[in-house]
Amino acid sequence: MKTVWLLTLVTCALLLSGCGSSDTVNVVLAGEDIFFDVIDIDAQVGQTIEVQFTNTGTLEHNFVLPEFDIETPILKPGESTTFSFTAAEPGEYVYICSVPGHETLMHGKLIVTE
Ligand SMILES: [Cu+2]
Repeated sequence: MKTVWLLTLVTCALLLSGCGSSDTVNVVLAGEDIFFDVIDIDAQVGQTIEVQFTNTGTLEHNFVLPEFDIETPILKPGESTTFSFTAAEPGEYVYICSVPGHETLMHGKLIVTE
């Protein structure tokens, strides 16, 4: 009987930790020459989006999401940065690389739904 309780507790703990992680969207994003390898980030209102952004190209790149006041420094090849923000409002938000000449090819969209 004790074993059953223990198993129940462990199962609950696993379920809870699963629920906890759904509050966060983890995005591993690379800037290449000349594009982002992730062009669609989906999130729900209230979720925190944690982005690990790495410049895997040979040019300089950054990540700019104007509606959220996010602008990383311009990363040299091989450099990496992390940042996070909360998706407070539903909508579609375009993110770009603002290095001159890159935006046309180097953009993606954050889609926040209810
Ligand atoms: Cu770029």
